[in-house]
Amino acid sequence: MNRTWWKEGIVYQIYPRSYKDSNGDGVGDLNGIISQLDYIKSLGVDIIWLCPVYQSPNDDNGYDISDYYNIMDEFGTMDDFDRLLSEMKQRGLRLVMDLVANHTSDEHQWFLESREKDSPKRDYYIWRDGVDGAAPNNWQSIFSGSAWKYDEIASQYYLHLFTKKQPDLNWENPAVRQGIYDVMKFWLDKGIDGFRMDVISVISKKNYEDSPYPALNDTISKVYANGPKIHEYLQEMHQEVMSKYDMMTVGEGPGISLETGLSYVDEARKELNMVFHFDHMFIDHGAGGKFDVVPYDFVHFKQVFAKWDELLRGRGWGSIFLGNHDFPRIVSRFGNDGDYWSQAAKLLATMLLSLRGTSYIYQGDEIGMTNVAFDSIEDYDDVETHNSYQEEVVEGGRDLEDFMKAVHIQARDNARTPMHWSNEENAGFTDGNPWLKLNPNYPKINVAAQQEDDASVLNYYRKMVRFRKAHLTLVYGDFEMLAPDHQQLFAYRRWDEGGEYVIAHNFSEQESTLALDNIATYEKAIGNYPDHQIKDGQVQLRPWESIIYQKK
Ligand code: TEU
Ligand code: CA
Repeated sequence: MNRTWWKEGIVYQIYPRSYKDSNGDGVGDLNGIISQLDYIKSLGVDIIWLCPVYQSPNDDNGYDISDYYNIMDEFGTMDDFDRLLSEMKQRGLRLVMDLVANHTSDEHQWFLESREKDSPKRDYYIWRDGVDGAAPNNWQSIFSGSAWKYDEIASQYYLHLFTKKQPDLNWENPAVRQGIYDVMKFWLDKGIDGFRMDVISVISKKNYEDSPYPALNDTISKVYANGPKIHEYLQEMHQEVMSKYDMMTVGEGPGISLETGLSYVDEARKELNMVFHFDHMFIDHGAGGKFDVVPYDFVHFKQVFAKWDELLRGRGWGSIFLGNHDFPRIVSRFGNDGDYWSQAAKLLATMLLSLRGTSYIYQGDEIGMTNVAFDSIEDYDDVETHNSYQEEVVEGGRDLEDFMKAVHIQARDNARTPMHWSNEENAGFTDGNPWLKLNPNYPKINVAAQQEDDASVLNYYRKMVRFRKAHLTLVYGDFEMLAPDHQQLFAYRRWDEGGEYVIAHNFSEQESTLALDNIATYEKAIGNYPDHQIKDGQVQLRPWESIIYQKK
């Protein structure tokens, strides 16, 4: 594949609300991010993906935008933004912003006007009459309840696949599409380097017939996602916007699967550069959704990565991530946050940075931040958690303790507790009252403590980032899974004309072994244990050991 900056660039994702507060109001902000740019640079990453910073009433923490052309008051001003961008450029860092184009806030000017029957903006959203005094169809919101809300002023129902305060835009309307392209150009002309596109898979609606599927996840992937005009819209967007800039795009979306993935990222199609699929993110969701936690199969987990690599090989580009602001902390979810916390966090770093595709690191994972378990539902902020609580516990009668157990495992706030900078009060995140409680383990897990410790998770991330950048075979080289049926080991070979590597991760507390042909022709390059063991021609992996062998 031809080389580009966004293929070999390593992305660091920032959730601004929780990164660093500069003015003591308890909310992270742009000046806070500016103050940490040297830290970010020290990780060796190249690109920052900034979650939404636009004007928003924060029903869904910035994913409900009321003005695409202004910065959220809590985060700062446009001057602060411009300064952030120029400070980043000075450090050779690129900026990718979040584009939320499936919906706006119900406080966006377009929506306010759209509610008036005769307004020229009426058709900017999806308005329908009710059926027999009820919603137009049986569609469920991804954040609980009906996906339709009756509006008194409009005298009709509007569609909201997410919260009631996130009405879906009508992409059938060319003026809406142009409106979004204008937004994109405004930010690109300021000098940003691309977009992560929120739920781009659902912008084209099928028909508005009832969903036949009882499980919401099936309705999402089979009814909401990959609508009939999705590719027409993305190709138009490419022509109008992407083709005119040196930029990167990564489309996020439920329902993007092995069957549909290539239709978004096949280079010949001129749509998106990459997608975030959820095949490994929904792996422990039962029929009742994310708070219906089911055990997952490790072999299946490995297959997700192997199959996506095979699908994209030579045709499109992948994105390698294990978590983000919507999912639990990676070390708690896929690793071990107990006795082997440090080893597991480093193992996941090795995995993220040794697969083919662009690597995405979510803030705090570079120090091994873990899930949190607040006692009370009141301590949670996220609208998704609260809506599920209302639906499942208050209305549905689910046992509260049982629900809270699931919340501790799955809540999005696990990833949203403020960043741990030091062991000072509130982890050095704020001098004020934090908008969300901190994880009480911050005195143990924080940046300051790990800075100087050569064996820390943080310094391992730095080493591993450097290693990937120095060995581009890990970025572009071919991939083959080894021992595919192994129940503890995820092992693979990466190779191209530049070199050959064998990589093995032991996802367990048991010792595991990997048989390696011609073992003498390999040498250890990097790993999360200071030494390594070979016995009887087999690689011995201790609990949560991760190792990269290089062909001599
Ligand atoms: O998330 C898309 C999405 O489908 C989420 O509902 C995801 O499945 C869920 O969070 C898992 O529990 C994007 C954003 O990343 C998310 O923060 C927003 O809330 C959502 O879109 C609506 O804009
Ligand atoms: Ca602040």
